[in-house]
Order: sequence, then structure tokens, then C-alpha cells
Amino acid sequence: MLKPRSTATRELVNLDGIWRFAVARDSAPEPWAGPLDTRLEAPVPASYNDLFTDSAIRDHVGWVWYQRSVRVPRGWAGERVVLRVDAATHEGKVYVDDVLVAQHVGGYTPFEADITEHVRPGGEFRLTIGVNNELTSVTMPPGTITVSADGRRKQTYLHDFYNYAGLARSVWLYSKPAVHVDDVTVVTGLDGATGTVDYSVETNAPATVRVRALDARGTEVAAAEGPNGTLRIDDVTLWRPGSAYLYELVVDVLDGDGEVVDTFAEPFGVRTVEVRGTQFLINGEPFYFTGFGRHEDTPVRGKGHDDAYLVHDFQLMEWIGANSFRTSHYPYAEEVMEFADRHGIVVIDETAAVGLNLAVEAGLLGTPPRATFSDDTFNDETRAAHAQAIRELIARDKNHPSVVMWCIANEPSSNEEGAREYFEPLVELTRKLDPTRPVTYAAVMFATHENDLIADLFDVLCINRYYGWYIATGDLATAEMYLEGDLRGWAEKFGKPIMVSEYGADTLPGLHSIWDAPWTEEYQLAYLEANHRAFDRIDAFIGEHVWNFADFQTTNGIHRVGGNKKGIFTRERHPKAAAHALRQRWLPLGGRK
Ligand code: GCB
Repeated sequence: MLKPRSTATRELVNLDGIWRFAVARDSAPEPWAGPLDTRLEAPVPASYNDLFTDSAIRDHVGWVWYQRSVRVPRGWAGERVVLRVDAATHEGKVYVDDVLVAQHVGGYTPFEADITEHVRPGGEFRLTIGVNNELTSVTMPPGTITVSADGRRKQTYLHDFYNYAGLARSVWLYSKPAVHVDDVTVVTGLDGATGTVDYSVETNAPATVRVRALDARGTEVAAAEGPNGTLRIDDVTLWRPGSAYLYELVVDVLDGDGEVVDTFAEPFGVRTVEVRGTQFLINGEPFYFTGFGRHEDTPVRGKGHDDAYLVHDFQLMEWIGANSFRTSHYPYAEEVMEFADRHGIVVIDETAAVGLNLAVEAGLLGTPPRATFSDDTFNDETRAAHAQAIRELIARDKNHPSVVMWCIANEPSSNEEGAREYFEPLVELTRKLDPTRPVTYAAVMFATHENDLIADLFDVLCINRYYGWYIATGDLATAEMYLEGDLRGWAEKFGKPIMVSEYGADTLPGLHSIWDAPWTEEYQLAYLEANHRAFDRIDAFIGEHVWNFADFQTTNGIHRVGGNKKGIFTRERHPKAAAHALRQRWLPLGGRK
């Protein structure tokens, strides 16, 4: 799905701002049949949960409504008018006046509706968006809704971040011509000093297609005609980690008279990605990942996208020597992906498939374990939702040079019966949709090299490990020994590149001790050092992603103190002591080891 852009033939109106807001009560009239009867207003983009003081809104399970009026620019006569929602977490229903024009499940990927037939250039319409935050066994991420003794519906889930909901990203109105570009795919390669750019363009009707590649100064460096082909860029400037360079593919669609009827411009970077033996190569050179698992999470806004935090977070990553991050545990806003493209930050792009693990449930609740993969738990329908999440992620992010690998799940129960049957078709699907990028999943603590059933299906082993925190708590000597043994087991059995995609210790800033005392700033530092010593002894080791970049909000639980405190930065982005030590380790590495 193309990101809406303003070009010579397309116009773009941003609909962010303050919208009317209401929580759907069972007794309420259908809100789209008129103006919302409410005193509340909510900003877009933002999660709504932390905005209001009423806990009934924060804990609400079900639909909420956003509404505003929108005027269609009067110059749009003859154009298609499209409404695009960057994210409605987790299900969205869009009404233009009283008409339902779009419905979409999946809270972290965009959707749109052609509303031309329902609006008038120069006219105004009432835009209502319903957003539902319910998680079930057929949503990504999954969850369960229970009813408490007093009749309240409650949402439970197996992932460790707060179930923020609402319109957390932008909403757009845009115009495009009747005959237009529907999709663009760019795959780059390298032939000596020449960059190759395989492109393919889809239009909504047969038309002549012309493409031009422009360099960063806007100079044309290659051109071709036809919906598919290969451009060659001599003396190409590569997109490199830490040193981004972007070209632009300008696509023109021409009518029978040779008139340009649509123009679309897609930025791209020329780079290659390859797994060879136990190495991860970018442009043929071994790459060592330093960085974080992150979250879209800030005070008040929840998961609402915010450009100021975007810029600041990337500044902090650069300061600390992070060359990469994983979009744990869902696709991030497109603004984040584009920023990574422009600044040479490498991304492991993850779906929202987190919590496919009922062994974790048993551990947390102390209940007897249920089978994760079964007709009654995660089944074919779950997998269909998971497949759809993979399709939408790749459709949205396939052209980002920053994205070097797809991560199709976080901590599934990969050691349980049924895991292989569940995952094999999903790995195949991912490879079919994108044969150019390696595929991985992040393995949970309970999955070892001995009992894991799916690791051989993937290209890179991403392992989440918490020795010294959940295991061998406070005993870093034992933790280091366990970790090394564990990693060696995977490395020797599979012969694939291996990275630790999560390791971390909850840390309360300001808590100190001269002993190895969990929760202190000194312990977080010593914990990281113990992990690093073990990493440095493994040959096939290609990277380290600390959990987490910053403290973040979670659901209530006795393991969490005001949220998850494994951040290297606080939720306000202040460094904990370990930040300075990481900086000393990472900056000199510079992506190599
Ligand atoms: C994990 C999960 C992550 C949690 C983290 C923790 O393994 O992947 O979502 O937040 O552990 O802190 O427990």
C-alpha cells in the first residue's frame, strides 16, 4: 500500500487535530446517524487511554467513536477522493455521513477507502471512525475477554505492554487521478559499481508507464518505460548503515495522447542484504547489530505517534551508538520507517504476533498449561489472521532500505507440538511475498536448541534471554555461564547467524548498591557486562539488542512497578547509568566486530 504523498497530480490534506470523542455504551444510539452526543474531545494522533481522568474510559473494552467534519477541496472535481487511516488500534470502521466506507482489523497497519461517490468537491461531510480495542484468539496480538463478577468486561492478554488503543497515527484525505499508480515495488542489487533497480508498477487501468530514478540532488540518473524493468545506476551511491543515501523513483502514468495523468514518487536506497554462513551481510560487508527492542510509548500519548519523540529517540540512539532496532512488537508508524531510511538506521521489522504462547500464561497465572496450538486455542483462524498481518506489513514496508529482515513473531511457543505446522506456511508466505530479505522470529526462554521445533525454517536465530534477571537473579557469574552454554548450543546445532534480540534488567533510576542487587543502576550495568562477555565468546554472534530502549507502560502485575523498567532510558528519555557504559561499548564498534 502506497504512502499518500503530494505530487503534481495528487493532493494531500492532513486530518489530525482535536476530534469529538465518545465511548460506545450499549444503550447509545448508533453514533454515525448524526453528530456524536458527547462533551469529550480527543487528539489525533494519540491513544485515548491516558487522556481522561475517568478510569471507565481507560479500562473500556469495546468501541469508541471519533468524529469531525471534513471539507473536500473544491478543486478536486474529477479526481478520486480517498480517506486513509494510518492506524486504528485494533479494528476500525469508517463512516462518511451515514455510510460505512471501510472496515479493517489489525491495529498497526493502514487502510483506506475510495469515498468519491459519497462526497462532493467543495462540500463538507461528517467523518466518524469507530475504533475497537478488543483482542481475541483471532487478532494480532491475541487476547481474551472475560466478564468479571460485577459484569464488567475485561481484556487480558499475554504481551507485556499496555493495550493502548485509538487513532494513534494520522488520518488523511487525498486525491488521485482516475487513472493512477496503485503500487510500486523496488528491489535493488549491486553489479560492481553499478546499482540495479528492479521495479514493478501497478496501475488501476491499462496505461503507459515511465519511470525515472533521481539522485539526492534531483538529477536523473536512469530511466525506462514499461510497468516492469531494471534500471542501472552507474557509480551508485549505496545506502549504508550510518550513512544513508536515498534516490527517488518517479513514476509517470501517461494516457493515449502521451499526457502525464498521474505521478508518484517513491524514495529508495540501493543496498543488498544477505545471510552467508554465519554472517549477516549488508552490501556484502558483515554487519553487527547494536541497539534495542523498542516500543511506541510515551507519557499521556500512549502509542500516539509524535514527531518530537521520533527525532529525540533517534538522537539518543545515535548518541549511544545504536545502529539498529527491532520494531518490537508491532509495525511502527511509517514516519519512523522513513526516518530510519533517511538516517541509515537498520530495522528488523516485526508483526504484531506477540503472545502466541500459553506456557507463559501458565507461568504468570500459576494455572495448568493449555496447548498453545489446538482447535480451542490458536488454530487455523489465528494463523489466517497472522498471515494477513504478514501480508500487510510487507505490502507497507517492502521498499524501505532500512528494513533488512522480517520478524514474523515474538516469543511463540516454538517448543510445543503444533508449532512447526503453524509456522511453516507462514515462513513460506513471507518468503514468497519478499524473496529478498531474511526471515526470523524471536525465541522465548523456554525454547532451547534442544526442544525448539522451528528454528531451522528461519535464516537468523534471534534469541531473547534474561539470565541474571528471570533466571539466576542476582547471580551474574551463574548467569554468564548459563548464557554462554545456551548460545553455544544454538550456534553449534544450527550453524546460522545468532543474535540476542532481548536481554535486560528492570532498573529503578536512583536506586543504588555496591552489591549485585537487582533493580539498582549498578546491577543493570553489571548485568549488561556479563551478557557482553558471553556474547564476545561466540563466533557466529551478529548482534545485541538490549531490552528496552526506554521504560514503557504495561498492564498491572506484581512484576511491574509503574510499567516495565528495563529501559536504558526512563520513559521521559533520561539516561540511566548503564546508558553511558553502553555508549562506550557500542560507539567504537561502529557496526563491526
Ligand atoms: C520478553 C518479551 C517482552 C517483555 C520482556 C520482559 O521476553 O518479549 O515483551 O517486555 O520479556 O521485560 O519481561
